[in-house]
Amino acid sequence: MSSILVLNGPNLNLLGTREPAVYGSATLDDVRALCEAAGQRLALGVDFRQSNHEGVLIDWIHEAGLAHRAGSLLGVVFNAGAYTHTSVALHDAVKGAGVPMVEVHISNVHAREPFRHHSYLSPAAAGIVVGFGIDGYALAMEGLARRAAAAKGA
Ligand code: CA2
Repeated sequence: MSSILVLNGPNLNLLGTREPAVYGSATLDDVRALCEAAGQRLALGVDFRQSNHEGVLIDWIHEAGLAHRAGSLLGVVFNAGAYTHTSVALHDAVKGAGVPMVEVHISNVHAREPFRHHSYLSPAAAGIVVGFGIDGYALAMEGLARRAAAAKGA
């Protein structure tokens, strides 16, 4: 079965514990359940991970590149948290791994502080889903599935 890797960056383990006005009240376990349900609908496996460490996220993206090349992984859904706005290294990792990546943000980062308006990941992304709450994860998964199906038919 083909699968999708869902990666979550720093502080997303705190979802549901604070700032419900910005991020809602769902926990990261709720996000995992939502992604697993979307995976079932799309007949795709889901590998769901979170790390607070940039290097760990980089290693997982490299791993994803190898799995994509081997044909077992459609792509990565990536909420890089605040690393979105700081990390050239994550940009380089996505580019270097050559794996399709959809960038996700729960909040509408463009309606927030100016330092959240720039993303180092967007230029390396196949698509971007911003501001739909945790539903954005399922939308991103569907986008990756449609993109893969279109590439197959082409
Ligand atoms: O909107 C998003 O999904 C973000 O990627 C979330 C990041 C933020 O730095 C980005 O600008 C936008 C923050 C991760 C979650 O942080 C929390 C902190 C406290 C309580 C709950 C979540």
